Amino acid sequence: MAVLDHISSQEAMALENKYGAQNYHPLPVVLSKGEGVFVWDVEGKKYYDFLSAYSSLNQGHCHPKIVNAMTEQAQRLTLTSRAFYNDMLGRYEKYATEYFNFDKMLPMNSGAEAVETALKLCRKWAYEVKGIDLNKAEIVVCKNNFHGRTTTIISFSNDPVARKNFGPYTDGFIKIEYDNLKELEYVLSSNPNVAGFLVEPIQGEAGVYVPSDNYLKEAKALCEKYNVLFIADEVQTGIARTGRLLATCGNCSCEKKDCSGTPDVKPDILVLGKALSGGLYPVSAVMASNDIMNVIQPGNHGSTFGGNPIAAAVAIAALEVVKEENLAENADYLGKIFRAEMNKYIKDSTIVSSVRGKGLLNAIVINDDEDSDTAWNICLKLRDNGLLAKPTHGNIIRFAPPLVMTEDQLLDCVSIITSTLKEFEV
Ligand code: IF1
Repeated sequence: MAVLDHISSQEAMALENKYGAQNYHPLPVVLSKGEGVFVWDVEGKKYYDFLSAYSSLNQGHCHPKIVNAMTEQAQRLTLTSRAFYNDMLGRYEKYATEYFNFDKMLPMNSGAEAVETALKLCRKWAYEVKGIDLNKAEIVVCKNNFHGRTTTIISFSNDPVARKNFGPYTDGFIKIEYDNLKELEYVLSSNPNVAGFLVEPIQGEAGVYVPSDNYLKEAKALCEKYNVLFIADEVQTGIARTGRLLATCGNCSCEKKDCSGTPDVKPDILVLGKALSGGLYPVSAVMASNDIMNVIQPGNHGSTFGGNPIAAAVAIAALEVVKEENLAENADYLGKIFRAEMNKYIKDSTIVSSVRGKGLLNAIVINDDEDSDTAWNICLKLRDNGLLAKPTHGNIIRFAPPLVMTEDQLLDCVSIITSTLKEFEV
């Protein structure tokens, strides 16, 4: 069968079901084309993409500038490994570190690999700089976190579906409640072996849980007080998604065109992925200051594909698009409209109990049990009505469209969402 032979939705789903590991439960829709905020299924039906591959497509599907960077680079040089230098990586490292205001970066591919990199970096720093006794370092994480799928990362997850029967688990993690500064201070003050605090600025998988206004800033201050590295996992919240270039960037948002200035919460270690490539290619990175990054020496860490020339070319273009098209400002502006419109609807709704989020990372909570299938059924109806979204944790629907959306398109989406919800009101 030639790759481009026409295939029906039914045929495509049957192939995945028969030949693919069943590690996902996708919404039944088979996509074959994307452009900007839209995707099309194999039968030609058009949809608004309201998931953006979990916030990877902030720049929109198949952004021409990024596609161009990728195809040009693909015809010149694709992969060298890090056994040799290449003429793209250094340029990318300079561009990205200046963009986010860090001394150095370490390039990887997936988000989980970048989180692993941050954990290794933090532990090595703990032994070589902080002076913690060998193999005693602990990293504090939050309950209901999502940081990826590796054996170490799932070791500190509390989601039974993600972790059950994958043991033995990796030691060295302490779990505390999210958005709880008292518990953080208690653990930092009582345990001298704590090396780092790993946190999502907004908990995505937990259901788009936005912490209190001062949480990140005060958590960072506590980390400074106890000489503990503040590690921000911005894989999902980064790259303009929450209305700022980074969710940990407190003051650099919307009045200023260029929001890469000094953030009011600057992580010691920043973890990026997903939209770092605009959704074209797996590109992730860890950023830190020289004192931290310099603990990593030749042979300590790496990846065959990490920092490859295509990734470098794609990421530079993807980051340029974020600035050129003012995506942070647009996400901030449209997010406020989205939540205001949803709140108007919720006032008289029995089916939706709340909307929450920041920028264009939002969720609505469906007024039903976590194990009900109402949110799933709403997503099926949304699909029929031309908009794709996915439930998380049963009764929560995440809404994360590409950030290249216009106000008219957003209002059109609001009307699709509210008219669909109306079909479920009792
Ligand atoms: C899956 C969720 C989103 C992430 C944060 C690291 C990673 C992720 C904050 C790892 C990945 C994903 C992966 C995808 C589902 C998804 C997800 F629903 F599970 F929570 F986005 F909301 N840190 N998030 O959100 O990055 O290795 O995947 O590149 O099914 O695993 P990755």
